[in-house]
Amino acid sequence: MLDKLTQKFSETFRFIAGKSVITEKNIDDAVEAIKMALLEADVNLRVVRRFVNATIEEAKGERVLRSVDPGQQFIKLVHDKLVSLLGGDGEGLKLKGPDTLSTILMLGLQGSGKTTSSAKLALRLKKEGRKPLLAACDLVRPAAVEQLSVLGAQIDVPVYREDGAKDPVAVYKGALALAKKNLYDTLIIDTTGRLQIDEPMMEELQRLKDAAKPDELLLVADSMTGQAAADIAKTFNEKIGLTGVVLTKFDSDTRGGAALSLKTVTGRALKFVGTGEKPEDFEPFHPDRIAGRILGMGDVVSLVEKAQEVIDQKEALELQKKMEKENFTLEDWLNQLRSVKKMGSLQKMLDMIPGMAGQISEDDINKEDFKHQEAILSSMTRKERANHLIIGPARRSRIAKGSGTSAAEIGRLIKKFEKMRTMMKKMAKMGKNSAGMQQMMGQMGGGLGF
Ligand SMILES: Nc1nc2c(ncn2[C@@H]2O[C@H](COP(=O)(O)OP(=O)(O)OP(=O)(O)O)[C@@H](O)[C@H]2O)c(=O)[nH]1
Ligand SMILES: [Mg+2]
Repeated sequence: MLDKLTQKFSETFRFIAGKSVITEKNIDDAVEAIKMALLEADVNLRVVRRFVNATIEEAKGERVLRSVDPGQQFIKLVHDKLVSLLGGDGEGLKLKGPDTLSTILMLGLQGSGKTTSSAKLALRLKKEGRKPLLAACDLVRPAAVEQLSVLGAQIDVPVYREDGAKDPVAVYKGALALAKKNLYDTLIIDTTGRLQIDEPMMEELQRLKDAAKPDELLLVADSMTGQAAADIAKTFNEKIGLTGVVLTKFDSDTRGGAALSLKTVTGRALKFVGTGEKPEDFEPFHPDRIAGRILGMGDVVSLVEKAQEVIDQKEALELQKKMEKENFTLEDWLNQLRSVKKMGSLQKMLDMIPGMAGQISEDDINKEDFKHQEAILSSMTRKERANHLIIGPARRSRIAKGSGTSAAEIGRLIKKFEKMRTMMKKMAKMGKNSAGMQQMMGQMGGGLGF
C-alpha cells in the first residue's frame, strides 16, 4: 500500500533526520523531493502546491530551524500536514440510534466496488451490534442482484430483492417496508454503476435519494484510478451531494494519489478503505495511521514521537533564565539527565552545539558516570534536590546507601554541581544571542558537566 510514496519519503527523511543543523536550502531540497514524490503518486496538482507552500512556510519559521532537533521537527511538521491533508481527525458514519432506521446509499462508477463494499459495510455494522438489511437496487447489470445475494449469504445478512423489478425506487420501498416490519436498523442500498457519469445515472440516483433521504451517501471509488477518483467524487458531490467516500482496492494502490487528493478536492471525508476482496477487508480510514504508513512507519514515526517528547522552546528558555540566576537545581539536573537519555544519541546532541561539533565525541563521556549521577540524584529527596545546601553528613550517608555509592562521592557530585552552575551562568550569558546555544544549554548542559 502506497509503497512508492513511502519509499520516497523515507529517503528524504533519512537524509534530513541525520542532520544536526539544517539550512533553508536543506528545507527547499527536502520539500522539492516531497513535491516530486507527491506528483509521481498522482496527487492533484493544486493539492500538492497547497501542501508544499504551507510546509515550506512553516518549516522556515523559528519552530523548526531554530529548534534543538530541526530534522525531527521538520519530519513532525510534514507528518502533521499530511494528517490534515488526509482529513485530520477522521470521520465515521453518522447514523441514527438503533431505534430508528438509518439508510446508507452506495453510489459510484461501474466496477468501483459498490456491491462488495455494501456487503463489507453490512458485516462491519453487524459486528458493531446493528441489524443491517441489504437492498439490491442495481437492476441494470445482469447478475448484480445475484452477486449481492451470494455476498449476503456469506456474511449472514439478509438481502431484499425483487426479481423482475424495473424501478429501483420501487425496490427500495419494498426493502423499507421489510426493514420496518422486521425491525432492521440499517438499510444499505446497492445501486447501478455506469462506465461514466451520465444523465440517466444521475437521475436514477437523485430519485433514490429523494425517496430514501439517506443518512449517508457514500461514493465508492477505485483508489487505483489515482486523482481521477477524487475528480469523480467531486462531480458526484456537486450533482447529488455526498456525506463521505469509500476508497476500494487500497491494497493494490501503490501510489496514494486518490487518498491524498480527496479531502482537498471534494471537501468530503474518506470514511472507509477496502483492503482486499474478502468481506472482512474493510477498515475505517484513520488519517494519522495512514500518514504514519506513508512516512515509513517504524523509524520515522518513532522519530516523530521523540520530537514530541523533547523539551519545548519555552521550557528551554526557562532553564536558561534559571541558569543565568544560578537557580539551576539538582532537580533540573536530574531532569536533564533523563531527557538526554530519552533523546537517545548523545553524539547527535553534541554535534548540535555551535562550535562544539566534532570537538567532543560520545566516547569522551563516561556513560558509567552518567548512570552513577542519575542513581545518586534519584536517591535524594525532592527537597534535597531543590536545595543542595541542606545536604549535610547524615543526608549524604543516607543518599550513598540508597544509590550504592559512598558519602565521599556524594560530596564530589555536589562540588561538581556547584562548579557547573557557575560555568553555566557564564555560558548562558555568553550564548544569549545564539539560539542554538541557548537550547543546548537547556537540553543537556547539566548532564555533561561542563
Ligand atoms: N483487491 C480488492 N478488490 C476489490 C476491493 N473492492 C472490490 N474489489 C473487487 O472489484 C471488483 C468489482 O467489485 P464490485 O463490488 O462488483 O463493484 P461494483 O461497483 O458493484 O461494480 P458494478 O456493479 O458492475 O458497477 C470485484 O472483483 C471485487 O472483488 C478491494 O478493496 N480490494
Ligand atoms: Mg455492483
